[in-house]
Amino acid sequence: MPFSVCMRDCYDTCSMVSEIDGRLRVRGTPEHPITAGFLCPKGALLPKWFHAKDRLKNPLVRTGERGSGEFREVGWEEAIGLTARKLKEVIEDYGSESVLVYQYAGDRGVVNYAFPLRLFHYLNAAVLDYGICDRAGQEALRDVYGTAVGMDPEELRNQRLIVYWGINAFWTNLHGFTLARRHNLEIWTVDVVRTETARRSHRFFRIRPDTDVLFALGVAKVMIEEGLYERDFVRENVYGFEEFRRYVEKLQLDYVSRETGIGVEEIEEFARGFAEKRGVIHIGYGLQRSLAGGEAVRAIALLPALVGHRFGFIYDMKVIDKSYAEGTFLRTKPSKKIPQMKLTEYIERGEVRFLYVYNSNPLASLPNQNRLRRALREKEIFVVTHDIFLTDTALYSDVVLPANTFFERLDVADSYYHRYVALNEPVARLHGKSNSEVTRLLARAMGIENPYLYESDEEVIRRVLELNGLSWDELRERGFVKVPEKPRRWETPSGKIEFFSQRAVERGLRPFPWYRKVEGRHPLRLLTPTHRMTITSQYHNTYGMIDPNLYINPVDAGERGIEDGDNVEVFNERGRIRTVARLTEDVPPGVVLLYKAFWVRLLGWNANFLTTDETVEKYGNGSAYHSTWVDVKRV
Ligand SMILES: Nc1nc2c(c(=O)[nH]1)N[C@H]1C(S)=C(S)[C@@H](COP(=O)(O)OP(=O)(O)OC[C@H]3O[C@@H](n4cnc5c(=O)[nH]c(N)nc54)[C@H](O)[C@@H]3O)O[C@H]1N2
Ligand SMILES: Nc1nc2c(c(=O)[nH]1)N[C@H]1C(S)=C(S)[C@@H](COP(=O)(O)OP(=O)(O)OC[C@H]3O[C@@H](n4cnc5c(=O)[nH]c(N)nc54)[C@H](O)[C@@H]3O)O[C@H]1N2
Ligand SMILES: [Mo]
Repeated sequence: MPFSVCMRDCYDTCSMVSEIDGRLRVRGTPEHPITAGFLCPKGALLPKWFHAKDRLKNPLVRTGERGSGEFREVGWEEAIGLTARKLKEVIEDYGSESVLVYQYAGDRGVVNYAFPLRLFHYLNAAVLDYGICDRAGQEALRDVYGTAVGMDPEELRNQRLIVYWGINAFWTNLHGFTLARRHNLEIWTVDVVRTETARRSHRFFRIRPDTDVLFALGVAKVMIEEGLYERDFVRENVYGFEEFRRYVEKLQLDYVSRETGIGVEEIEEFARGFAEKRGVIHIGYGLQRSLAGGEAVRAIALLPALVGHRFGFIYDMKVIDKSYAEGTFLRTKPSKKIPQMKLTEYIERGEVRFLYVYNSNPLASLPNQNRLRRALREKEIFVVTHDIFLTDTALYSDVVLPANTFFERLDVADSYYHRYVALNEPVARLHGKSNSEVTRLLARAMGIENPYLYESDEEVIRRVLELNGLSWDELRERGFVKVPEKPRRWETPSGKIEFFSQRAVERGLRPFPWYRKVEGRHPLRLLTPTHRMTITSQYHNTYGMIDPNLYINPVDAGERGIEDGDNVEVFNERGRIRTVARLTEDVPPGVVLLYKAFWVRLLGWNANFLTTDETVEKYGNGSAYHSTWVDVKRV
């Protein structure tokens, strides 16, 4: 039976065994140590996604107004021919850098993620400087450790305590959460919201948004003042510890408590328990998607080092080098990189005239949708989208190309959580073409002869494995291989764990993590975290199990005369949406919650009509979705 990999943008990257007998069947590979023979509720429904009736079957060319949904079905030759012609035209008229390829992790296969980039590198087109997801935290961890690659989660078997800090692991990293339980770890959660993860934890520390930096510094202060840290380890391996000690000495725990909403006693208990059990921290992506996110991660990252861990955090694994598949070597000019979160701005300025989108649905997932949609309607720009479905982005495109799914082709994938690379074999073919097939067709239609654009999927995979010292034969036999961890040191300027971060100082930041109170223009903070049954915008159309309600604390609801089940309008300077209010103490006063990025086509709106397109500037222009303020009224 063929091996598959769930290629979703998700920590777990599950290995599956698939079979088709009229209908597709999938199950988690039992031998895979992370997948451990079970799938999450989304993964279990993959056959529904694969067989979905609304999968795109034929290419489309726009006939009506952009966004109107008026298209005509055309053959592949016409669609590819038109795309190739337009590409050439735009390059001639405006230069190659006015072409932008916009892609993300809709499919995480090495080939189907990276291969299309070869064409755009060959053309010297503009590419993205990624910032939508976990960038601020990456920069912060680089400041402290020189890398965002933390510990192998299988090492949890030797640990006693894991803190889920700003991550709803029970929904977003179910196999990780299960692993922690299997190894009997004590589980703590630090979150603004009482999430499903918080409910299943031994301890829940409820924190006010944006104040994590203070909480972490407060914990560090207690650990240092009570002598609860690993002196020898710190003396040998930490840069700037004495200055840091003097820095946190001045911090008042009363003040930390007032700002964070966490009692002084709880801060002390955290410090003592964390030190005693030598805790490790899974630092969440959700935590860092705010203007305070970079500083928060920088502060949190210090705690595992205080108890003597070399890399005692989990954040972003990177086990193989995929640059061969991407083919940056095909460029003859350095790349123009467009900050992902500033796409709208670049379109407004006329710097993007041709947009090629694959593996992503920016018209659902990017913030400040009204502004993005306006720019697309008003500016001269040609948009091509390659997707499995007629997404919101496809709807706004000039040409739509049907994609197939990972069940229909060969690929391999690594994970951003664990250290396994897994094999994905084709099971059946239904509709559409893969990302690499389309790339080859486009290259041919443009008359390009470079052989790298015509390498087969298998050739690319074999070469990538070889370059990474991995065995194709072993992969084919077992379906997955583990990439062993090599001994490593910290890649910081001092070669140590930098409590005093020289890299941060170079970017104009303070040497130690800094707390700044952020004031919003509206009374309520809008959080838009992940939903259980979707992956960002995916599965809304196929599983249908979304929750569009606004969650609000009874205190805030009471002040506004809102009762459970009332229709409400949520609004700010960027937009307004209508939905139903649900009263709950799971969100604290001052905070409201909508789940992130559903299909606008199906719902009529999504949370991103309200979210801010500001970025965490000094941390790589990471996204700041959670730094959104709104008000709510009954309608
Ligand atoms: N089911 C499901 N799984 C997914 C996804 C999905 O959409 N659905 N998306 C995938 C993707 S793309 C990603 S990036 C990951 C994201 O995985 P997570 O990081 O788990 O995702 P979020 O739900 O965005 O954020 C986690 C938590 O951060 C909290 N938070 C927000 N602001 C703060 C703060 O200031 N302090 C603290 N301490 N907490 C805060 C939120 O309340 C939320 O509970 O999940 C992946 N897996
Ligand atoms: N409000 C709010 N918005 C958010 C977030 C938030 O926390 N709050 N989180 C942000 C985060 S963390 C992320 S990572 C982004 C993700 O945002 P996006 O990158 O837009 O991710 P998805 O919604 O998963 O869309 C992926 C698309 O790829 C398509 N696809 C899947 N497989 C293939 C394939 O093989 N080939 C092709 N061509 N297409 C394929 C899917 O059908 C889908 O339309 O969203 C961000 N948006
Ligand atoms: Mo993400």
